[in-house]
Formats: sequence, C-alpha cells, structure tokens
Amino acid sequence: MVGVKNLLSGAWLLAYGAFSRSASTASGSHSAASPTSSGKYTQFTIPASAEAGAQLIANIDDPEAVDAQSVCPGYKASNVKESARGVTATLTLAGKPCNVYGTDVDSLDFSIEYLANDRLSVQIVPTYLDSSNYSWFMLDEHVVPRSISDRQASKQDSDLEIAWSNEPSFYFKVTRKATGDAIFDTTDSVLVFENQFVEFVTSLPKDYNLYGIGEHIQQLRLLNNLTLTLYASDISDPIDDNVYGSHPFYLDTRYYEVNDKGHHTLVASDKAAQSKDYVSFSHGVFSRNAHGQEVVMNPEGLKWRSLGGSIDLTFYSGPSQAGVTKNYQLSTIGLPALQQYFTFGFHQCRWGYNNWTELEEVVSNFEKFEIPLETIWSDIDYMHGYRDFDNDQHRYPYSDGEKFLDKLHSSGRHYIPIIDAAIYIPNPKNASDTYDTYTRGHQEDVFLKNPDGSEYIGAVWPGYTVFPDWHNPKTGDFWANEIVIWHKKVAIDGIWIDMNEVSSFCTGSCGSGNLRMNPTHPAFALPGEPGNVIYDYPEGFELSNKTEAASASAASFSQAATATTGGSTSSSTSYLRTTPTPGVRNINYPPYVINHDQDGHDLSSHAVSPNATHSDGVQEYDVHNLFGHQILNATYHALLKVDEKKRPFVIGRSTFAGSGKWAGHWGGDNASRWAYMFFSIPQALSFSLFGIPMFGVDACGFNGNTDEELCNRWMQLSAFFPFYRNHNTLSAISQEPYIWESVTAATKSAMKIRYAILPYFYTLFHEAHTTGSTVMRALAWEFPTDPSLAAVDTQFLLGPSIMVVPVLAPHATSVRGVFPGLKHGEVWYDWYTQTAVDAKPGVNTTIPAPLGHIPVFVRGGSVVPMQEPALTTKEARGTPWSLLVALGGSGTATGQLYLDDGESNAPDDTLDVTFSVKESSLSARAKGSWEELNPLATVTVLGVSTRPDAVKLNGIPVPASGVQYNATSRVLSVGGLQKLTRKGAFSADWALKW
Ligand code: MIG
Repeated sequence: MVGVKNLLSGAWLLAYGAFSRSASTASGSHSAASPTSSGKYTQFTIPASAEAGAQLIANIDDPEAVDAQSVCPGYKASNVKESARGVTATLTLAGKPCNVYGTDVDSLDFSIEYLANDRLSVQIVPTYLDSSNYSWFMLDEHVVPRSISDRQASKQDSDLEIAWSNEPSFYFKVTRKATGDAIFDTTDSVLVFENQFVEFVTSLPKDYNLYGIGEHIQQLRLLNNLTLTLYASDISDPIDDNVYGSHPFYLDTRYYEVNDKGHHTLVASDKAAQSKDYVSFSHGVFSRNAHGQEVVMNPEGLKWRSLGGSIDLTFYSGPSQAGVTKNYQLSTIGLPALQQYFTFGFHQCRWGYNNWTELEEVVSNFEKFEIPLETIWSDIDYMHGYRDFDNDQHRYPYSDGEKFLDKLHSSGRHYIPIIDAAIYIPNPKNASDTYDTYTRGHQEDVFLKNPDGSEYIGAVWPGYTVFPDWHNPKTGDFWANEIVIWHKKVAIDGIWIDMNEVSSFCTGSCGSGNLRMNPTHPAFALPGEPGNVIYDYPEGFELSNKTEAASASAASFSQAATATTGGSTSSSTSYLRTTPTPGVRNINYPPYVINHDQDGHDLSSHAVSPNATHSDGVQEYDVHNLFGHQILNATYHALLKVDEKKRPFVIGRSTFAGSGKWAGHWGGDNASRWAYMFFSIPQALSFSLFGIPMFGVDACGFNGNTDEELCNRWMQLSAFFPFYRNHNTLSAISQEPYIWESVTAATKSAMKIRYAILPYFYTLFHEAHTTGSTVMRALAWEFPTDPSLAAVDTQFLLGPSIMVVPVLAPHATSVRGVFPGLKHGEVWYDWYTQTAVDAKPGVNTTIPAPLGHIPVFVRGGSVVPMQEPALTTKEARGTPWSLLVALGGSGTATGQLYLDDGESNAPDDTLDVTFSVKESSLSARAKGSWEELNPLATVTVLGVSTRPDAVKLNGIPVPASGVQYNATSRVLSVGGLQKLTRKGAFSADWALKW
C-alpha cells in the first residue's frame, strides 16, 4: 500500500517523532474505498478522509504555548562597522539557545543600508548558510527582488535614522527625523532567529493606524487585537483568516499636532478634533519573507513571526501614502502591468455555463437588453475532464468555438477562460487515457517531485494531478508552449488563473500508486449536488421574500440534518502538539503552528504538501506562498509568446508582493451577502497598497444565492472597481444583470457612468503603470490632514476626482457619507444633479439613495475626460469627447488624459493631454504622436457663478445655440464643438473661454 506515509522523506520521518499522524493513514487506504454512498459515481472517489489534516492546536490558541520573548536569550552585536551609508555587525547568541520553535542560529549578519534618502534596509541573515539541509532558506532575488539602492543615500541625508544597542540585548530603532518619533522600535524585546521560527517585535503608538498585511477579508484599518496569518490557502474568503495571497507589507499613518515651535505631538486619529488642523506622516514596511507568517497585532505593537527565511525589512519614509506606495513599487516589487483598454469593460462569468450555446445565449441577452458586455468567461465547464488546454468536444468543441469566437470578436467582444494550476496525470494502465500536456511536461521533467525523486501526485478537479515546478528553468517554456498550442484552437483574449495556492484535494502525494483508480470526482460534493444544494440567501432576504425564504430554510435544515459526517477523523478536543526537533527541520509539522485555516491547521491540508521538492532541491515548505506568484509570471510571459505585441491580460487568485507586474486579482470565493459587498472595498484598497490596482470581486456574490436587491446594489458598486466582473458558483440561481428588471436598469445606469469615464480609468491605470500611483483610493490618502478619515472604508475615491458612497445594507433608501476637505474649501458635485453638495465638514451627511441609485460625486478642481457610453469599449472609443469640468473653490481645475491604441505592449504612438482651468478658461495641451480623430462635442463646467456673456474656442465664438447656462445649478454646458474640432479633439492645443 502506497500512501503519504511511505512517500515522506526519511528526514521527515526522523523529525516526525513528536507525535504520530493518525490522519495520514487515510490516504494510504485508497484501495479499500468504494464509491460514495449516494451511488452516483460509479468511478472511484477519493475518500474525504484523504484530505483530513492532522489536528494541531494553533500556537496563538494554545494556553501552554511558550512565549519566545520570555525564554530566548537574544543577541549581542560585535564587529560593528559604520559608514556613511550604513552599518554592518555580527550578532551572536547572548545566552543558552532557547530552541523554542526550532534551532537557534548562533551567528547572524546584521546590516543597515540607506538605500535612498527615503528608503532604509535592515537585514539579518545567518552568517553561515548551511545549504546542505536547507536549515534556513534565502529567498531567491530573481523571484522576489530586494529593494534597490541608489548608492548615494547617506545617514546624514536620510529622512530616517536608525540606532541600535546591546543593552540588555541587541535591539534597533528606526526614527523619522522630522518628528523625532520612532517608527519601528524593537527595544525591550529579544530577537529570535531559529531555523524554523523567526520573531521580531516592534512597539507602536497607542491606537495606531496600520493598513495592509494581506491577504485578508477585513476592514481597511487593521485591528490591534488580531493575529494576521499569511499562508496561501484555497478557502472561501473567511473573515480575518489567511486566504489566497501573501503581502507582507504595511502602511503606518500617524497624525500630529504641530505647535508654533514646530514640535510634533502624536494624536490618536479617533481623538482628533474636527476644528483643528493636523499633519500626517506615513511610512511603509516591507518584510521580504515568503514563509508562512503570522503578525500578532496587539495594542502595544506587533510581533512578526515567520516559519523560516531571513529578516529583510525595507522602510519607506513617504511621508505621504502615495510616496510610500510609489516607492514600494518603483524600488522593490515593480509597477503594475499596463492593461488593455478592453479589460475595463464589463465581464460576465459563471461556473456552470454548459456549452458554447449557453455562452452565446448570454451574449445575446446582453445585446437584447442593451447592457454593455465586453467579455464572456468560461469556468472549468469547458474542459475535457477538467484538463487544462483540452476542450470537452461534446459541449465545447473547437469547431463551434471558432465560429462563436469569430462572431464574438467581430462584435468587439472578448473571451477569457479559466486555467487551473494542476495538470492531470493519466492512468498508465489505460492506453486510451493519454494527455499530451502531461506527456510533454513529463518528458521535459518539469513537475514537482516527492523527496524520493518521483513525481508528486496530488488531486484536483481532473483527478490525480501533477504540478508545474517553477524552479525548473524549463517550466516557463513548457507552460508557454501549452498556451501557444491551445491558443491556436481557441482564440482566447486573456487568462484566468485559479487554484494556484497551490491547491490539492488530498494530503500528500496521494496519487502515487493509485493512478489506475482514476477518480473523476473530488472527495466533496460540488455545489448543487445532493447534500450540497444551495439554500443560502443574503441577509434580509426573508423580509422581502417570505415564502421563498421559509421554504429554503426548511430545505436547508433538512439537508443539514441528513448530512453524513466526513472529513476529519480526529476529535476536536484532543490536539496534537509539536515539539522542536533540534538539528532537524520538521517541515510537515513545524514546531510553531500558525493559525492556518485549513483542516487542523495542517500545512499540507488542501494544498501541495511542504515536502514536495523542486528541481533545485528547495522544499515547498520554503516557497509555498510563491507558487501563485510564479505561475502568474509564467502565464504573463506565455501570453507574450502568443502575441509579443499585446499586453497580456491575466487575473490570478493567489498573489505575492510583486504579482501586479503580471496580473490583476479578483477577491476569490466571496459569498452573496451584504457583508461581502462591503468587504470588497477594503480588499480593493489593500490591493492598491500591494501594487495590484486591477482588482474586483465577484459582483452579486459567488457562494450562495444572491437576490435582486443585493445584485442591484452590487452591480452598481462594482462598476467603480477597476476589474468589473459578475461571477457565480455552480448551481446558484442565475445572476446576470438582465435576470431582474430592476437590476438591468440599475446596471445600465451605473455602466453609463463607467463607460463614459473609461478614458479617466485608462489614464489612471497608465499613471499607475508608470509611477506606481493608485487607482482606487482611501479617503485618508487623498485627505491626509484629517485624522477622522483614518478608518473610512465604506466609501472610496477613484483616482483623485471621483468619490463613490455606496449603499451597503439591505432595505436602505439612503446612505450616510462624509465629504472630505470641506473645511479647506473642497467642493463636491453630485454626479447626477451636477450641483455642489451642501454638507458640513466632518459629519456624516445623509444622502438619498433609493434602490437603483449609487451616489457618485465629482471633486471640485477636476477635469474628467469622457467619451460616450456604448455597448462595448471599442464602440465607446469611437465616439466624440466631452469634458466634465468641476471647478474648485478658487475657480481652478486640472486633469489628465492618456491615449494610445489600447493594446500594444510598447505603443509607438501615445498622447498626453493636460487640462487646466483658470480665470474662466480651459486649456488643453497635447503632447505625443497618437492621432485622436474623434472630435470634442461638449464641455460641461460645474460651479460657474455667473452667466457668461460669450463662450469662445480659440477666440472663435461658439454659436449661442450650443451654450446653456443654468443659474440655479450653476452649470455651464457648451455643446456643438464638433465642427470646431473636426480634425480631432486634441489635434491642436486649444483654449475655451467663458
Ligand atoms: O474549487 O472553477 O475561485 O471562481 O468558479 C472551486 C470553479 C474552483 C474556485 C474559483 C471560482 C471558480 C471555481 N474554482
């Protein structure tokens, strides 16, 4: 019998001793398993127990857990060398090793480097790298680069200063010179550096404002009494727990009162007075570590724990959020990928579109209801036996696909399919079960291995699978080749990467020796199957849909009552505790148990196990959080092989710091619930900080059934997210926007705005791609002097100029929102009425928001370039221009427009237009060779206090028939400009004077 047990390495067995793993025997007992009790699957099904993890107690929940801070000796620095650009020293263990969650490293190299005057590096690595047993693992700089140095910065010119001391043991403290405030301070803590456990502790000011440390489903400002776990996990968006990606980065914003002498006093944001003015300083901290991690947040500060690797911190001094975010991207993780114009159109997806004909019907419904649709997506339904690069020839034959896609493409629309990370491995005993992708990959030897050198065989949708090994230099070519071959059969326009955590539905290399069993169904029931019928509805559904809700709840109750228990075999009361095994790494059960959210906190549950081995000998344990990152890299480059001239469009589930260079991200398996609609905002804002602006969530919700009201609100809210896609789980009720009349209307009304401002979206993205600026923005980032905005995440800004205040609760007809900056003369205009909002500074204003209406505001001082809404972005790009000018308090405004062909990787012809308004004159200055042929049609100016005598374009009077002024709303609208701009809106510089 071959099972997990036999395949784990000898080293693992040695290290194992501390307890025995009862659950692991389950996957060794495949031959005894029979088809599931329902009898539905005649084919072998992997038993649910194959996925059960060992039941471990998470360290943070364990009353007996030892606090490393209380038992470890810390370090002493010696051999200290200081220069203008930094410090180096040797850190030596200051006492008896504590070996609390691993083996203490007795000698460390400490270095400080002033990378730039606004960037500082602190690095602590083992002095002697013992590569023979990978006792500690150094992150590959090709995979996760270190922050770059400008080689000019110095201690003297730096914004930050760093001091260290040996008393009572080694600690360091980073101070911002401008405020004299410590931004990072390990005083009164010990540094713990073991082969499987690294811990550093910093104090933080009371009521700190920290943001980031993802990926989590939570509010924007991090709580100060929560542990944030980072470990890529294929799990349906549990609140506060680890989910798909890992982003070990945070932003810290501090507000100060400044007295006459320039002295800064820190102020808790919740205690600040509205009447006063404050200044804020933000800094960022990136911990370049890819291991399983835990950040223990408490009111005094944070403890950062990692299951390995080194300490490699970069501090970004900002002092604005924008400064921090730009610096982080420009110097360290890279700038976000430039996206094609079409990607900002609307995307429709679901799990369960059964064949080409169904896709065709969906597309024609959008046409029929005249709802914009840009891209239709395919989930795993298109695959033959869930195999990548292989269409089901009954439901999704290539020939029909070609016809469908030709028609789709000629209507200006696009098609994007899902591709899963795992590759099916055929049954070697079945000659007809061949799969070329596997054969080629096997020949090239590009799949992950077991410690004994055999292929690591897990289980995902297709049955038993192997996994590409991104450490093998040949794997990128293998992946690209598969995509190039398949692209010839199916003309895809982008790729959606799923399951890249990397997910596997059994523990260990469960397929080894079992391949002929050919499981065709995972161990769990799919949504809609007996025992897993979807009866969930959003909060509040029972109030408006009494009868339906009652019958759903009864059915749900009876389903739960008849459910058979499966999965975990251990009782929840007796936990296994791991103990350190000095000298030997225990990668399957590291001594420190992170609060990982899969079964029993077991690292190997629902994922490729830590003992899977890469071609360079690196164990999955050390790089688990990077699988997602690397497949996104490979997919981006594969699309370049398909067409080197086009910007690749990739959306991925598991990401790491820097994935934005290649891909956007969707929020994963959220639920059709109001709470998740809210969480989409902080999740998006966090991904702004992580350098992945191309973000959106499954609009109307994935798991569970949605309802008309939620879908109505959500289709409107998501219209203001960069990535706008409606996606749904298998068997849940349909939720395309045309399903309900009210949702159709609400969707169209929000899309009318979105499609009109596509040029603004596109310009923001180009700016993000070139400078690292953000697209979706928190209010606090645009209004840094107002501490009361520090935690606002129920409303947001799109770029600097547009603010969205969505309804996030059922049965509401209004929403309360704040209008930032009023105290300093900021003016906000209602998008719909075009009149200035009458609100008081710092108080929540009640904004009418009946169902179907999403409050949107334009910030005074902005020029927003627009075209006409249309059913596709291509059509919209062919329409005349208009400019929305929202005058600021002083009658001024500025704006930008970037244009190119919308798809080329390095476009030859681009155009940058700068708009500026002063003294009742709007000027447009264009630079670049992109010829924009669409004329200018209208200019609408908001906040014009008096009726103009005449309006002139470049001195030529605009015919009075085109000019309208409304003295009540103060809107000046100038139409009929096409004739004057026949050669194109920006073919020559112009000024419009009123
Ligand atoms: O385990 O492909 O997050 O968007 O519909 C489920 C089926 C696998 C998870 C993705 C979801 C997708 C689903 N996938």
